[in-house]
Amino acid sequence: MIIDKIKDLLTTKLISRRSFLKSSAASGVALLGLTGCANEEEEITTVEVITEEPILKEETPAETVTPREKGTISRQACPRNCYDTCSILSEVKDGRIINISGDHGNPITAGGLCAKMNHYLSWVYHADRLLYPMKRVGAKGEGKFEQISWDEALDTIVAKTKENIATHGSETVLKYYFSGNLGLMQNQGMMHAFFNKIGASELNRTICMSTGAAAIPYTYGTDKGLDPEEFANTKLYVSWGINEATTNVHSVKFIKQCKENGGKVVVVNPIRTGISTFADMFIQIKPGTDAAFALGVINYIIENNLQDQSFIDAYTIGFEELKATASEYPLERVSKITGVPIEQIEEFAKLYGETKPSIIRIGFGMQRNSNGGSMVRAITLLPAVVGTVGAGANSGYVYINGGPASSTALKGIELLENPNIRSINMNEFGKALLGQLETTKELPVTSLIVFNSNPMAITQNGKLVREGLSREDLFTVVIDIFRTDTADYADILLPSSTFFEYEDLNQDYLGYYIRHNSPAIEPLGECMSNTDIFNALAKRMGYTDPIFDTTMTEAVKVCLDVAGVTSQGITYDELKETGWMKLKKDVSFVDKKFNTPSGKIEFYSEKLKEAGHHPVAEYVPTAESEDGSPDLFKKYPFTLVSPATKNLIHSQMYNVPQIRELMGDPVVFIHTDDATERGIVDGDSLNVTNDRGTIKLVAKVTSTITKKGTLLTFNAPWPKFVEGRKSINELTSDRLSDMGGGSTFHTNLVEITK
Ligand SMILES: Nc1nc2c(c(=O)[nH]1)N[C@H]1C(S)=C(S)[C@@H](COP(=O)(O)OP(=O)(O)OC[C@H]3O[C@@H](n4cnc5c(=O)[nH]c(N)nc54)[C@H](O)[C@@H]3O)O[C@H]1N2
Ligand SMILES: Nc1nc2c(c(=O)[nH]1)N[C@H]1C(S)=C(S)[C@@H](COP(=O)(O)OP(=O)(O)OC[C@H]3O[C@@H](n4cnc5c(=O)[nH]c(N)nc54)[C@H](O)[C@@H]3O)O[C@H]1N2
Ligand code: SF4
Ligand SMILES: [Mo]
Repeated sequence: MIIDKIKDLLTTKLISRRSFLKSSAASGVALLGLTGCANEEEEITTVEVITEEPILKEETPAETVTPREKGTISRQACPRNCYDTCSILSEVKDGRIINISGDHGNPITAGGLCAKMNHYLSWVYHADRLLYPMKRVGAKGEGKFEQISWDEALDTIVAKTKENIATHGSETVLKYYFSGNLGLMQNQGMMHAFFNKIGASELNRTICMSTGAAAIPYTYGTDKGLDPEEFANTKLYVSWGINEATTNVHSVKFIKQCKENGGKVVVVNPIRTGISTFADMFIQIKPGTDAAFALGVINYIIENNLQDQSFIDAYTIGFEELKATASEYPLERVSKITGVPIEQIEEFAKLYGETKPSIIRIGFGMQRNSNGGSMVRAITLLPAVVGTVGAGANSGYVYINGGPASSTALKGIELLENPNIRSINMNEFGKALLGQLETTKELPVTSLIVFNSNPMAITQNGKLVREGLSREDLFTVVIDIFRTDTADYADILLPSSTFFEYEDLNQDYLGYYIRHNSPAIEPLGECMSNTDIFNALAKRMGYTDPIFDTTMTEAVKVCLDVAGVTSQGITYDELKETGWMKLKKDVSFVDKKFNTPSGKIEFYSEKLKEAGHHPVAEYVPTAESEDGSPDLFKKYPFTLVSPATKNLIHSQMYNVPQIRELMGDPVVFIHTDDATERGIVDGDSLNVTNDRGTIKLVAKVTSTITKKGTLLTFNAPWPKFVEGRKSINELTSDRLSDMGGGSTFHTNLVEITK
C-alpha cells in the first residue's frame, strides 16, 4: 500500500508541477537567484535548488493536461560515486521507464535528483547503449567492433586468460575497477571471488579519498563522521576543500538551514564554490597551503586563550608540542604562504575559537595533493583544540561515514591461495601496464579486465595509460554501459546493464541510510549485470564453487545479515518495501575513547614521526609549486586544479548530448590579471601544457572564481568528444600523495599559450 501512496503522489505532483518547471534551466533544475552572481560565473557559483517534485520531460501548461494512466512504480538507489546516494522512484509503462524522479520521502533526496541525473532517462535509453558483446576488429583505440555471441565472448576470454595464466602466472591478470557503480553487488560482490579464485593481482584503490583516510587516524585513532542532516543544527559550518553545491547537492539545504537558524558558514577553497555565494566568509586560499593556514589559526587561538583547556587536559596528548609547533606560524608568515589576508585569518580564528557547536567538513578534493595528508592532519587538530569532538551530533568534523552492510562474505577470500598477492596502486596504472613499476618489471600485466571505470578519461598521466592500453601483447576486456575511450582499447567488450535492470543494495558514504534497489525493467538487449557476467565467466573457467551460483537476492540478504544491520531491526523484506531505512548511530566519539596508541587525541603522534612526517603537523609545499619546485615553477607558472563539475559524475554523462550542449567545449577559468598579461580574452582557444602533455581548453576569464596563478578546469570529458582527443588527465601526475598512496590530481603546474 505504500506503493499506492507513492503512485498517487507521483500523479498529482506530475500535474501540479508544470508552471514551476517552466522556470527551470535546460538541465531541469531551478537555479537560485543569488545576488552577486555574475553571468560569466554561473557555471560555478549558481546553487542548485533541487526540484521538490518529480521531473517532467515536456513543459505543457497545466490546464491542457489530462490525467494519464499510472504506470508501475519501483524504487532504486542511485549507485554513482556521490555523497548523496539518492533514492529514486521510477514509473514503468509497457515495459519502458517513462518517468524517473527523486524520492520525496527520503530526507536527503527530498524529491530531486541533480543537474546530471535529471537526464537519467536519456542515459538508460541512449542510442549508443552497448547491447551485445563485441570483439575488436580494428587497431587498439580505433573503435572498430563486431557483434559476437555471449558464448564466443566468454570462450575467448577464458581461453586467453588461461593461456596467460599458464605462460606468465595468475598474478599477471589484473582487475581495474573503481566507482562507475557503487552498488554493493556491482562493485564489491562475487566478482572478487572470481579474481581470488584465479589468484589475480589486487588493485590498491587509492584514487579517491585514501590520503585523508590515512591522515585522520593519527589524530583520532579511527575516522568517525557526522550525520549531514545535523549540518542544519550547528552554529558554524566550515566547508574546507569541498564543493557541496556541485558534489553533494543534497547537503546544501542543510547548510542553508544552518544559516537560517542563525549559524555561520565559512568556505576555505582556492575556487569560489557555489556555497561561497551565501557564506559569511570565503577564504580564497592558495592551493596546497592549508596546513599553514590551520596551524596559523591554532596559533592565534592559543595566543588568545580561546582553546578548550579542560578538554585538552582530559582527552589529548602533546599540547605543549602543538603550542610550540603552531608558534612557528605567526599571522604574517601564514598570510605570505597562503595568500589569505592577515585580518581574514584573525577573523576566522576568532570565529572558530568562539563559536560552538561547529563542524569542519573536510573535502576529498583538497587531499588530492602531494601534501594532502599533511593538510588533513593539520586540519583535524582544530576540533580537538576547541573541544568540539564528541560534544554532540552537530559538532566536530566530518570526512566520510561508513555503513555496516558488508559484502565480505561474498568475496571468496578463502579462495585466494597466495595471501601475499601482488597489489598495484591504481594511480600508477600507466606505469604498471608499461612495466615501469618495481612490481611489474619482472611480472607484466598480461590480462586486464576493466569494469566500473573509464581510465582513459579519469586516470592520471594519460599518455602512459594510452600507451599501456595500446600494448599489442595485452589482452583487455572492458565491461561498460557505453563504448568509452577505454572500451575502444578492448579486445572483448561486454555490455553491462544499468541499475534499473537488476536488484542491488546501496549504502551512503555520507548520510546514514541503507537503500534497496529494485529492478524497474528487464535488461536491454543482451546486457547483463557485472555480477552475472563474472558468475558466467567463473562457470566457463570451470569453477564449481557454490559462491558463483549466488543470486542477487541471496547476495543482498548476505550483506544485510551482519550484526550492525540486524541489531537495528532492519530486515530485507522491510527494506525492499520501503526502499531506504536510516541507521542509528551513536554520537561520534561521545565516549571520548580514541583508538590511538595513547588512547587520547594525539596532537603529538609518534606513529606520524615513524612514518617520516612531522610528529605534530607542518606546512610542506606541494611537489609542484613556487615553494616546492622553483625551477619547474619558472617553466610552468600556473597551478591547474581539475575537480568535479556539476554536469558530470567523473566521465559519466558526457556522452549524453544535452549535457555536452549544456557544457560546451571544456573550459579553463583564468584570472583577469593573468589573462590581461597574456592578451587572453574570453573564448580564446588555449594550449595548456606541461612535461606530461598538452590539451586544448577554452578560456573563461574571471575576477572571482580563481585567484591569480590558479587555473580551474573540470574532470572528466571523454577524449573522443573533445578537440585533440585528450582527457584533462593528460596533464595530471601519477605521483603518490604523502599518506595512503593517494592521488595528486591538483598538484599540477602548467603553462598556457594561445
Ligand atoms: N557532480 C559531481 N559530483 C560528484 C562527483 C563528480 O564527479 N561530479 N564525484 C564524486 C566523488 S567520487 C567524489 S570523491 C566527491 C568529491 O567531492 P569534493 O571533495 O567536493 O571534490 P572536488 O569537487 O573534486 O574538489 C573539492 C574542492 O577541492 C578544492 N581544492 C583543491 N585543492 C585544494 C587545496 O589545496 N585546498 C583547499 N582548501 N581546497 C582545494 C577544489 O577547488 C574543489 O572545489 O564528489 C562526488 N560527487
Ligand atoms: N583530474 C581529475 N581526475 C579525477 C578526479 C578529479 O577530481 N580530477 N577524481 C578522481 C576520483 S575522486 C574518482 S572517484 C575517479 C572516478 O573514476 P571512475 O570510477 O572510473 O569514473 P566514472 O566516470 O564515474 O565511471 C567509469 C565508468 O563506469 C561505467 N559504469 C557505470 N555503471 C556501470 C555498471 O553498472 N557496470 C559497468 N561495468 N560499468 C559501469 C561508466 O559508464 C563509466 O564509463 O576519478 C578520478 N579522476
Ligand atoms: S549523482 Fe548524486 S545527486 Fe545525482 S542522483 Fe545520483 S546520488 Fe543523487
Ligand atoms: Mo572519488
